[in-house]
Amino acid sequence: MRSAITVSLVPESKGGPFVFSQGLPDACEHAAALGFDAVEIFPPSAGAIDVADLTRLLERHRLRVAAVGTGAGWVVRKLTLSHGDAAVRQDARAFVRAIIDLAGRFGAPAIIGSMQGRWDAAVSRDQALAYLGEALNELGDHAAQHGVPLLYEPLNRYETNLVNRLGDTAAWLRTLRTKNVRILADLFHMGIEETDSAAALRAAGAMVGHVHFADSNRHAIGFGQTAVAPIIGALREIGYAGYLSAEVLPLPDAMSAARQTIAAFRQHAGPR
Ligand code: LER
Ligand code: MN
Repeated sequence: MRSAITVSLVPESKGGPFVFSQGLPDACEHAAALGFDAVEIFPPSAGAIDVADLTRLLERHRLRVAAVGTGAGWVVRKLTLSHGDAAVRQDARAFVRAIIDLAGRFGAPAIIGSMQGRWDAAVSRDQALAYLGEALNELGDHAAQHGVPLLYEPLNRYETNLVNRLGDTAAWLRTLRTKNVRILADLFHMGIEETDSAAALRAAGAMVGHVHFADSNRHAIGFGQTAVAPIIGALREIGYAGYLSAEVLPLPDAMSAARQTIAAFRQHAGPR
């Protein structure tokens, strides 16, 4: 498994679960100094990233891009892939497609988290899932052109009412035409929704494409009450070789969260 840490470039996401927020040069310098393998980037849009600048930064610090989030489409522009308005859904798809193309240039997948949306009085659950499924079919196949999967993240009940658990997500994804969508397993959401996170990961098996490495309180792993060893054991059992990416609150401060994360990563997931 490989280690990654989040950096948000979106001022509106202040207070959210992102460790670094002082720009890519700052994040890359700290991530590399602490020994992380990669950064996970939360940009305001695809166009906000200068590909040449980021390429140089990554080379200088020997870092990779673990994944790129699309949630700013929701946070900043209130777009979702399951919205009742066809024009909003179209804008949401275009926003995600551009991030897939950006991430693809770095060999990284894009993440569909809050861009999934939710059902409500205007859009039934079945209709919302149908809209979302159509979008994942198109965007999953689009990601395949870059040789990367598209990541779909089940969120906890306070953030979406569509699908909240890994098992339900896997069953729903299997009904889609695209075979290029993998599950992002966020240990924070799972702590709220799953009965047994290790068992859920074992059951999802090869569908698991990325992991958000967060404790029960969304602090760095080790700062909450999640039992990490059985979770890492399950990931080893299913042959998971992807990232454990710290999408956690920068508490008590960003550097302490980063140091705790890499220490926990080495303790639990390092080579043995
Ligand atoms: C995104 O990865 C996520 O986990 C959501 O809770 C949005 O912050
Ligand atoms: Mn997450």
